[in-house]
Amino acid sequence: MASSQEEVTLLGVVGSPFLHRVQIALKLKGVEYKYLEDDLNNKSDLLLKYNPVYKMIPVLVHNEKPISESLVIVEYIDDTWKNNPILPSDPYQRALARFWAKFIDDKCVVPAWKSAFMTDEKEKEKAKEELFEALSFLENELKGKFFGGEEFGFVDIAAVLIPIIQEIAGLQLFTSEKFPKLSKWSQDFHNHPVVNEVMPPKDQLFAYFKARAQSFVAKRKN
Ligand SMILES: N[C@@H](CCC(=O)N[C@@H](CS)C(=O)NCC(=O)O)C(=O)O
Repeated sequence: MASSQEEVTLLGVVGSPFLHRVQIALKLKGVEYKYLEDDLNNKSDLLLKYNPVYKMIPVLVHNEKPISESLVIVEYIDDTWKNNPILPSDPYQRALARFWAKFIDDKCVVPAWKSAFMTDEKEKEKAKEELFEALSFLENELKGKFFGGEEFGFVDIAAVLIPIIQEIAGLQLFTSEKFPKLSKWSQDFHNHPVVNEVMPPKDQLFAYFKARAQSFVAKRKN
């Protein structure tokens, strides 16, 4: 738990999978924090001050020290609060967990986003193919209930985006024929008590993605 001398503030926008990664990690650790909702169409001075490089949420501010990039933040949380470890202790397993989390960011995020929101059918199909290829690798990686085995951990947290996109865009990514293990994982993920508590209701997720998609389309037109 965060001691009374610790000040933890989180800047985010509800519905962002990157924010929810951090919220899941904080909840797993039982860290109390102050949440500040930002507005991506009119970013707060605080966000611009604390993340001048990317100007993106989420940002965690711990005792006035800002940290950005969701996976970096999750690692920081794991290093700072030692209870309920998120990364494995074995160096090789830690490296693998980082590898797959990075793979999700590098190979799944953009194709998932495009599969869900591209209006051009050709581009959409291409993105879906890329996403399916990436998901096949993840399907092979699932050896137990969660990515790290029986314990919920770093790669599960990184992968939060996948069930969200499936749900919001109705992509039917995880038909049990195509990806039986990911399909089961997706259910176990949603049923995890911490995930269940942290994730916003579907209509809020939907509103967030709709707004992001509109702003994405508007930017493309400019
Ligand atoms: N790689 C970043 C991605 C974060 C990200 O994409 N944040 C979006 C919201 S979901 C954002 O703040 N976008 C601001 C903008 O596009 O101007 C992370 O993992 O934290």
